Amino acid sequence: MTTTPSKTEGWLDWYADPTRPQFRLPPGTVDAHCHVFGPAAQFPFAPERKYTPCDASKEQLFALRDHLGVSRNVVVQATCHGADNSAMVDVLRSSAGRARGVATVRPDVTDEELRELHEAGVRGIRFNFLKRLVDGSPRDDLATIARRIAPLGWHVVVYFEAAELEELEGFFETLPVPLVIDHMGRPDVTAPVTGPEFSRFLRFVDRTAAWVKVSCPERLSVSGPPALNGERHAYLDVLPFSRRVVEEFGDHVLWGTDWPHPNLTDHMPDDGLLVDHVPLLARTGQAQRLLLVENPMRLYWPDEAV
Ligand code: 0GY
Repeated sequence: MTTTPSKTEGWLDWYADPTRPQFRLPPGTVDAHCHVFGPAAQFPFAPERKYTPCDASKEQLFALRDHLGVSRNVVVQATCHGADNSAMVDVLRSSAGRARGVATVRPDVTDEELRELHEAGVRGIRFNFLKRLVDGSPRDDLATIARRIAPLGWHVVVYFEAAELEELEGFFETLPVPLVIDHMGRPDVTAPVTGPEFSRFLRFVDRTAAWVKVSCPERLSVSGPPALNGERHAYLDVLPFSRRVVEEFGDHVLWGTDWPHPNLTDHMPDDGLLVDHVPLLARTGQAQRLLLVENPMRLYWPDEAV
C-alpha cells in the first residue's frame, strides 16, 4: 500500500485561488520556470530529498497556466524528486507539445536515457549548488554531464547563491554548453544594485552570454508582498535588479512563476500578482515580448520561434 509522506513542518502550500492578473500576458507567453511535486502516490519523492512538499500535479499546473494566460511551460526537475525525472517527463508527455523540461541526471546516465528525455521534450540539465537542497555537486560529475549533453544541443541551468559566484564562475566558463542562471543569481537586494556582488554577476553574464531568469521576486524580496490595503504591487525592492538585467540583456532574459514555490517560509505568493509584477520589470511592449515569448521560444522551441 502506498502512503503519502508527511509534509515538512511549516510547509506552505501553493496558492489555491490566485487572482486573475490585470496585466494581459502577450500571446505565446512561456512560463520558463515551474515544477511539479508528485503526486506522491503516483510519483514518490526521492529518499535523499531535503524537503517533503504538498502535491502539485500536472493538472493543477495546466489549470494555473490557463488561468494566468500562459501558453507554454518549462518544467524544471524539483530536487525532492532527485534524479527520477518521471513526474516531470509525465507533464511533458501530457502537454501536447506545450511543455519542455529541465532534468536532473547522474554522470552514468546512458545515451538511450538521454535520447528518451530529449524525445519527451527535455532540453537542459540543472546543476544545483544550494547546500540546503543537495548534498554536493562534484565538479567532475557535472563536467561529465555537460560533455554528454552538449551534442544534444542542451544547456545547463545553474542555481547558486550570489556569494558563491566568485568561486564557481571559473568552473562555469569551462562548460561546453550554454548557461541559464536561475533567479538572477539570487542577489542580496538590500545591497546596492551597483555594488561589487551584482556587478560581478553582470560582468559574468556579459562575458558568457548566459541566459538569466528574472524570476522569484517573492524569494529575493525583503520588503515582501503587498500589505492588505489594496496595493497590488509587491516585491518592489527587487525591481532595481531585475530592471537592470532586462535593460542590459533584454534578448537573454526569461521569466517564470516558480510555481508551486518550494521552501518559502514567510508567505506564499498569489501567482496573479506575480504576473502583474512583470510589466514593472520589463517596461516596454518589446521588452515584454522578448522576455515572455521570443527568448524562451528561441531556447526551448527553436523550430517554432519566429
Ligand atoms: C526553485 C527554488 C528552490 C527549490 C528548488 O528544486 C528545488 O527543490 O528549485 C528553493 O528552495 O530555493 O527554483 O524552485
